[in-house]
Amino acid sequence: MNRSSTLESRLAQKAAVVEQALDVLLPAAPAFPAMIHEAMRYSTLGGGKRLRGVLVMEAGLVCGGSDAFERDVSVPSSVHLRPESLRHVGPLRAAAAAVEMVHAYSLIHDDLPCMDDDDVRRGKATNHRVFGEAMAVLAGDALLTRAFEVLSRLSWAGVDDQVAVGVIAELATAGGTGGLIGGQVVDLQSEGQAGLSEESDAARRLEYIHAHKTGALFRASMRMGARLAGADEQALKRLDAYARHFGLAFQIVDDLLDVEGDAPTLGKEVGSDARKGKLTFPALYGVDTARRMAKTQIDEALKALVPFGDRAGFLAELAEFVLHRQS
Ligand code: GRG
Repeated sequence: MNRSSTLESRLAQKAAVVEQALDVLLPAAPAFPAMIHEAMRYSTLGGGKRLRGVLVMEAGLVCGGSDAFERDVSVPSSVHLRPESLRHVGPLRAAAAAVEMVHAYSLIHDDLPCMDDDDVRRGKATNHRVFGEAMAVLAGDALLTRAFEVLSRLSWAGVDDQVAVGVIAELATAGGTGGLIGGQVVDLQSEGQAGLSEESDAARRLEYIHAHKTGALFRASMRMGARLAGADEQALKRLDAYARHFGLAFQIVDDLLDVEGDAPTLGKEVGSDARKGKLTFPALYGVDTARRMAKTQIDEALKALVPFGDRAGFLAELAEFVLHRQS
């Protein structure tokens, strides 16, 4: 087994733990009104790399957290969260699940006809193609709400209220107009503008879009895990820097995959950025320069990990993985 396949199998194991937590913390599918619960579970379970959830847990581990990656989450899910669900899942896995719920909501809404109008996501039909537009909007809304419901119950998993409020603030900040939504707005406004604006203006916009649309949730993930493990300000700052560079590299590679990737491996269409006239790194700088830029970002991410030594080994490997990922 080569180095990247072992990394991929370890990532898959960690992703499976996040998946189990999601399964417990999402409302049960048959519970009334069933269709919304099915729509929420359809787009959240059974797909995705779970990078954000894994980052929450790894940040917690690096900062001395201890409850990550235990198995045997066997409490049944329910419409209303129960104390035993949070207790069994534990703080890091609950926060990991909450971040993945917000991520899933953003993907469902991003795929809607009024936004990117995509038919395929994670290798299957998009939420609105299966459940209809109204239900897809509601499923996204419900996932966002559930994420904060989970975090508001962190005290059931033994988390101090003040720490829980800090964790909630991280996710709320990343999800708002100073984060995901701000990035999405500027992205939508930039469609069809790739060749029209001044290069310096385009470069500024591109940086803004990706720092907000992609980077904000990666940063929040690391900061939430670190806060739950009681990290000090210096550790928070270093992990934040890792996430910032990791997020930018992730997005540059995402743009490159839309040019050079393989649709079945990616689980979504390719070439859609160019068709929509989107502002992307390869469109602005060319493929070779974009690839070099991604490598520079990963080098910076690795530098931020140096003070953590061997404890950050998995995060370092994950950064390298992002550079070479095919999906
Ligand atoms: C709130 C509607 C709304 C949008 C916010 C985050 C976002 C903006 C839109 C989501 C769509 C998108 C293309 C975001 C850029 C980040 C990105 C490349 C997401 C895909 O992340 P992966 O590859 O997905 O980690 P998986 O499926 O592996 O979880």
